[in-house]
Amino acid sequence: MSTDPFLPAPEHKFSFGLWTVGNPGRDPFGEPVRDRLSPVQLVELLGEVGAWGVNLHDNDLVPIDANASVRDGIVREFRTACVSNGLTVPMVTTNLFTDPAFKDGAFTANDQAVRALSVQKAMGAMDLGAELGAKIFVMWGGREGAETDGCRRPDVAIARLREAVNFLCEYSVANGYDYRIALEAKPNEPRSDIYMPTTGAYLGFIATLDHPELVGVNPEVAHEHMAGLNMTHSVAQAWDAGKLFHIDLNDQLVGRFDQDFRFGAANPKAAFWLVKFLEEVGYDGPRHFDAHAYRTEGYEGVKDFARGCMRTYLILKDKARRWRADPEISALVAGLAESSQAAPPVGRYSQGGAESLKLCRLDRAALGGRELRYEQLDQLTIEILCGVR
Ligand code: GLT
Ligand code: MN
Ligand code: MN
Repeated sequence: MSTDPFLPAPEHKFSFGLWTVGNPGRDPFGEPVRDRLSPVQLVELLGEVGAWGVNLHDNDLVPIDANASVRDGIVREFRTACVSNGLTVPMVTTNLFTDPAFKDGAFTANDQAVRALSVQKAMGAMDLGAELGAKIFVMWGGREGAETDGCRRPDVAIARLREAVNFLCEYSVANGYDYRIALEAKPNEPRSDIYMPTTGAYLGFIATLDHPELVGVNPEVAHEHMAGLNMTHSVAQAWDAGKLFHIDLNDQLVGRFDQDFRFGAANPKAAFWLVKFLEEVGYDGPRHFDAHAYRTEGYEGVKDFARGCMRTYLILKDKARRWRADPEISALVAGLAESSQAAPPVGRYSQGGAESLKLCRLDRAALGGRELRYEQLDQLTIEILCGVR
């Protein structure tokens, strides 16, 4: 039996998109550096590295022009490969950004025919996912944005998006698919600006839908970081709202292009707080790595990349356990929870409560003078992360 404590196991629910390990390393300045593997070969690779799940866009598996019998053959072969490699398909999504038809967006496009094609394609992706057993349907608004706001009023775009999501919720219910629909924000790229730039924006939008209970979010580390935000705070708000349906783990430096790095590669401290949060609240959905290997790599490097994502997650999970068990950290944290002066709790409003709050005498100067020791708390965190504690 292996004694390595950082090996992936099914209970960790680690998943990868076909487009992640299948990314051939093309970028705006360079041609692909890796030969494309077939979906079945990618499933074999994921089985070899110990992943639990494989996610896909409709066209990662079935070419956009495939006829029904070609499609059915591909799906059959893929399902067999998943079974023989012990992989499940937890999530599917639609590609509404690669084909030139979607150059002005999909659900928000000005042309009604493009909007119809988009909903038609999304329904097909829902059918496909249901056949593969998926229960989560991600919607990333790839090109739902603009370069010039002369193209349409942004509130019109939002209304069109609402119409499409409402329609697809009903479609999922009518067909007994029971999808949890997870909306994924991104501030920009491939459009100059995307209408739903942050997870917080989507949380506001969900409340305006016909079936808000069916819809949640899929926050991505890189996308929140591109917007200069704290991913853990965004995830916490989603969690608090009962909307953390899925998560895209990767990494990204602020102010760069869409990097989609290996989880923890750019900012391990931010990754640590995120893993600590997910583990403490008991998030039990898939941990999906939406990232890809450096362009310097071949398929050995792709396996290093995939193993690295999962290993880093498990190492950070162990660091979070050490953080909680550390006596000095525990003492600091316990001290923070204590009130420095006698004070009534705020609680729910009551007239008596308001009066006692008005009357209580608090030493404001003493509050301002209280030392919090966050320097020490953060340094101890760094020492745990650096392996000297
Ligand atoms: C694309 C994007 C991701 C989305 C995927 C789902 S596709 O790779 O960069 O963030 O999650 O459509
Ligand atoms: Mn991304
Ligand atoms: Mn993503």
